[in-house]
Amino acid sequence: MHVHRLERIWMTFGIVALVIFLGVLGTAAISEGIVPPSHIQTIDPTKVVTTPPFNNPGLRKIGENEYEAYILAQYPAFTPHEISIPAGAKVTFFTTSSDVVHGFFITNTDVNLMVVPGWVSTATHVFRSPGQYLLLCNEYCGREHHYMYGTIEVR
Ligand SMILES: [Cu+2]
Repeated sequence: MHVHRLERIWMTFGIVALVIFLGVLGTAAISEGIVPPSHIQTIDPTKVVTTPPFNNPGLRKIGENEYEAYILAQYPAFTPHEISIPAGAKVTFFTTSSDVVHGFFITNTDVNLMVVPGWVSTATHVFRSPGQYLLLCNEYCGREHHYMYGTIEVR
């Protein structure tokens, strides 16, 4: 197969540029110690189901209309699947995965986390308006990814 000389030069330039960009990205990620956003702690992903507080996931009331929600992302479901809170509640979500990377997105809020095994991701949101909020996994995690959702009932 004949490849024109100019085309060969451009292909070589493209491949070299790609290798340089990936090299810079990889070096920066390793040297800067880049970690998932919003993490506050690490956890052994092989022992998540026996490590407190994820051995007993759920909602905890910590103050006047203030809650902490420990939610385990485990293919293909969130545990607990449903939480119910009063309107105006301030909820801090703590989530981690025991298997693969998941997403943690609550519709109509600014809560959008990447759930990476080995890390606990957190976000806080005040649910001012009553209604049903959908919790979705927005990182493709496997064949049954589309079943991975939960609901947050604000009454
Ligand atoms: Cu998923």
